[in-house]
Amino acid sequence: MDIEGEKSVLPTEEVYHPDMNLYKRAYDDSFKNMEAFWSFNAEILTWYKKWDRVLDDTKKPFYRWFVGGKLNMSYNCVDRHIEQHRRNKAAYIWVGEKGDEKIVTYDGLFRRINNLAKALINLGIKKGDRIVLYMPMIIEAPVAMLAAARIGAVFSFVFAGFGAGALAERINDSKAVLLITADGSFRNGKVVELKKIADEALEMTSTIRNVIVVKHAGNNVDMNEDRDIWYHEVVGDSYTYVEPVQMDANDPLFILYTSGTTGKPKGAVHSTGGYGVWVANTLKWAFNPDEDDRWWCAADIGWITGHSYIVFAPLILGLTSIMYEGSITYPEPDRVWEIIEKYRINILYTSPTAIRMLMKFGDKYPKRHDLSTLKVLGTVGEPINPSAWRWYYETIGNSKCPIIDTYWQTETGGFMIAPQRALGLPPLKPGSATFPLPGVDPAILNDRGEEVKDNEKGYIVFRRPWPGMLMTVNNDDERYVKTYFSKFYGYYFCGDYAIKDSDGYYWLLGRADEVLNVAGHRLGTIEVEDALVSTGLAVEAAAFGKPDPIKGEVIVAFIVPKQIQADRRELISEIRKRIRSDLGPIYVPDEIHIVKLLPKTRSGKIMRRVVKAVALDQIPGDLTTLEDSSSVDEIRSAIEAFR
Ligand code: 6R9
Repeated sequence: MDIEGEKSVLPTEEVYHPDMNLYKRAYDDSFKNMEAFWSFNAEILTWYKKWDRVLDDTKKPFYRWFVGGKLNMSYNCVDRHIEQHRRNKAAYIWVGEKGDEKIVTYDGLFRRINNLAKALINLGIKKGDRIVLYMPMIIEAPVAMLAAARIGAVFSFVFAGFGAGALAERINDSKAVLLITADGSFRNGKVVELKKIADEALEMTSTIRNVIVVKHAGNNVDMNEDRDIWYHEVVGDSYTYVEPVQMDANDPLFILYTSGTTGKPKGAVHSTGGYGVWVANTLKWAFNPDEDDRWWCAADIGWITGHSYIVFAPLILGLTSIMYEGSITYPEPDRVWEIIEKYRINILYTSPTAIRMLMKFGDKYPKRHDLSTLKVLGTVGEPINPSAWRWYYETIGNSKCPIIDTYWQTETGGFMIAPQRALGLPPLKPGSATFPLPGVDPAILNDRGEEVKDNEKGYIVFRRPWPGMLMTVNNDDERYVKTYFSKFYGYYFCGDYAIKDSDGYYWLLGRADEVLNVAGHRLGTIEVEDALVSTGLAVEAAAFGKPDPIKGEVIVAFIVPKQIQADRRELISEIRKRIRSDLGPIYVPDEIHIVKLLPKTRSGKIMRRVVKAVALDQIPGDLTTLEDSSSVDEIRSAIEAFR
């Protein structure tokens, strides 16, 4: 199969291992000798006590991996490296937006984690307590994640681009007792005042006892004497050792909220053992990094990509990671290339949106820099269009670096479908994530749950459990079962469309539900609509994703205003402002249109499908259930006025 008429890229010998026997053997083994396969691969971690059973599937779909095993993730990420030969190795090369840098060795990370762990204990944090991290891309972020893991507290990271409403919702759902944040972060040369946003959020919550604040951007903050403490004061600079708590393999490590098809984000709960085994092995299989490689996962630490592939997997493997705070186009569009040259990066892992954005600035920016240290390139977050793939491959990778297109989700913990460099790379086809990882059993189904033929589009599901899968939805087992295992009974439903071609390659084709993918960020349509209505300025709203050449999708919204107002522009800008502060800038619609009414069914449901089709000049399909057909004309004239 080829999309956009692209031919598959035929591999050159030194990069590819056309012999896929290793992959085929590992893949078959992962099912035929499941117990032995995972027992062997779980040794990637150091365990206090080995598991009694690899998989307990007696309470499907609540699968439990490595049952009876005991381990600590902070020990696995740091202690064991300093006990061996990596004590003085850089764990992180941190680069700030202004170009300032900080190198933190494994030993330095170890000390920081221990000191914070001690401070957490002093604040009364115990095993099982929940703590929320609302932090920028600073070293204290992985330190906080691992300090929590060290004492058995469950952290929930909230991306620092979220607004106060989104933060409050996550604090409330997780019932967190402690918040760690920073005064501010740098973005495009400006300071984002995180502590101020956190203060606003805390007015909508009641569970937080203390707030630890990292002094980073130096902006002024209000410190509430009874509640807020400076990070540097609470941590001090003397060194203390904190014994890692022996956690059960199925004790939760973290909760990460993600958008679904309903209004409320779901808290995906990840395990300690299964998740750890999964992220470390998947990074090894897909990218096969060498001990001395410099790995740059250019995601934000607040998303799953950052959790799994900036923090846990690279640290478990003892790699050196680059961590960059700031915009990839600031101060100049060659920022990424400059960093690659300066730090001699070997592997870059980023999103198609970032690639398209950088491609738009032209070849002159990458051409200014020596990118010859690169040997592998990766992408994640959305389908990559073949033209962006080609540019990445040819211009950035100089036609010698394989593109590792990794398909996965917050809920899957780590990669599910991706070329696997360690097991023998297949010839790559631009736009295809190629083949499933060991232990991943995909199928493509039609609406009736039957497998479709090769080259036919359907819903992608996973028929068997894998170690990195979420354990449940926080506080909502029922929602876990309903969201993931009910559409096709017993199978994990991803929510994406896909095709398998006649060579067995998988092509991921985007969401099959009302989840938006804006610049690789996963957002719920209903979250956007709820936010529009809760501004108090709209009585009803319909939102959808419109295809965009750079961001993949942008948000378009239609609203019915509360009051007919003379100045529409003013109304729209006020709505934008309120959404920015409630949910965060990524939720602000690109277009907001005002209409008198929205297309609805007779039972009063907004027909989003119709809004979208009409607005995009497509055929709206079946309109028999439409209550008032003038609503369609409303959409059409709003769009015409906009053009
Ligand atoms: C890791 C991450 C998950 C959704 C997923 C799909 C899309 C991710 C992709 C991809 C095509 C890829 N997605 N990687 N689509 N090719 N390589 O992004 O997690 O934020 O939970 O988003 O992203 O639609 O369902 P998350």
